[in-house]
Amino acid sequence: MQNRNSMENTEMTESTPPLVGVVMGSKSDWETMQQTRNVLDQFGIPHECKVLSAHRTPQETVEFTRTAEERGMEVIIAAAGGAAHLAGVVAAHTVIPVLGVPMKGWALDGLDSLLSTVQMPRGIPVGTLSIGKAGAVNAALLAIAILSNSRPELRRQLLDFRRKEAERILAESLD
Ligand code: RP5
Repeated sequence: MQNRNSMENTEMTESTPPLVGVVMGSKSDWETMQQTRNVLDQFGIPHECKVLSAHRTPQETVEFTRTAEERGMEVIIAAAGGAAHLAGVVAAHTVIPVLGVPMKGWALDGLDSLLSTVQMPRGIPVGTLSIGKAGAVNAALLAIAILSNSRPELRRQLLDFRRKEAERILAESLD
């Protein structure tokens, strides 16, 4: 699952390799993680989405992560549910920022995923977002904020997004 084409941003051309890698432990996570893809698309960020499991495809997960930086990725978003160790394993094999999205559901309705993702011992950080779809959206927005540190046009897009969100809230009527 790749998107390298929906780019409005002149700083990123069609030949740009994926800047953001989005991995998830199972295809069952995709319904949630489409929210991440949608936001990245909205901002024209080249990205690559892939199912990779820390326990079912450990070698491939390490291979993907070890080569991410040389393939141009600047942020990896990792989503998993249950004993959600994917983001931690990915973070162990790269120094580029890793954002974890805990999936909702399973035995503890996402609390298991949240704690598994967020409670990294010191030294190997995973920036953990909220459970489920809100976390999936925010992971994309945080990745965009990281990328926008060195991309003024993207920063402008992000500020524009925030301004529109504010306008939408201020236009709400309770009648
Ligand atoms: C995790 O186990 C996945 O991230 C998924 O959230 C969960 C269940 O996976 P499936 O049994 O639906 O494949 O590894």
